[in-house]
Amino acid sequence: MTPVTQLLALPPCPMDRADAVVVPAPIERTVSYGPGTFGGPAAILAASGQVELFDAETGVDFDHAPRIHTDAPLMPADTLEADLAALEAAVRRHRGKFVLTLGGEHTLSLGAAAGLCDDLERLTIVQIDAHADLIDRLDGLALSHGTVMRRLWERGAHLVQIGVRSLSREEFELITAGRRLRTFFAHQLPDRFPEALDLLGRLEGDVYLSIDIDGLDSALVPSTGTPQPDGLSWRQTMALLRAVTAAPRARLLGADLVEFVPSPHPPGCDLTAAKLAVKVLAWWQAGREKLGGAHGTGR
Ligand SMILES: [Mn+2]
Repeated sequence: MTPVTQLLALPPCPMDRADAVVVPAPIERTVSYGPGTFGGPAAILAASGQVELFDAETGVDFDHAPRIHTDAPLMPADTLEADLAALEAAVRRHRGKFVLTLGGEHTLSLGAAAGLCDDLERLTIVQIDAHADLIDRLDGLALSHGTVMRRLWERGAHLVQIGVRSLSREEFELITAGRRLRTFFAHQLPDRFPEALDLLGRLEGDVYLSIDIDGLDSALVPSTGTPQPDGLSWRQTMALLRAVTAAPRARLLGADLVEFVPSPHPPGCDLTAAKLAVKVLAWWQAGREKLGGAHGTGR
């Protein structure tokens, strides 16, 4: 079987005609528990060939729009810092288009977000995640999947976290202090989910969406490095995507989908991850049509 190099197995779209770009970033250097996220992008692309081009929920037909170009996978460099710099440069080249980065470990959000936005103080990051990723040092490392949002927050980014259910007391105290940080814990979601949707709908300015697949319930996607029970349902995830892509005063610059670990049994999880990647683009397109092209293009 020839490998699928373009999301949805679409015919290659020339870069200058693309509305959206997919950047496969098989970066895996810091792992706490289960390895394998290096294989995420290839498995997601392969499974995306089985996802329908028409999406009834959003009305989006990928045969027509958006036009998507999928980059060649990022080549591994010598260090994590070099990986992130290469990703930042790759993403920067696609500014003005919606950029979806496929991981790989969560640390890559540092490069992907910086590639889309020079001034992180003006950026709001919507983070769907089981973990807060706000640790100062994980296993002595400043750059790690567990510290990524701390580093972005330190550089001035605003954070909205949804689905968090595994964190240290240090992270909890940072969240409680509340500076540029809004966290909707998983245990609060039965009551606070409408509040989360309302907050996303009122976002303003530049926004970046980071989806750690472990934010979804581990019963839905056990194929991730550090799964946690009690996560988001598929329906809740769609509602969040809809809210963030339809926010009338926000400009969604890009997104990432990280920490997926492909597993041979059952391959259904690969398809779930691929469908989630496609849904990000479908909701982005639906929001763009609704808002008259305000999202991601025309900058
Ligand atoms: Mn994470």
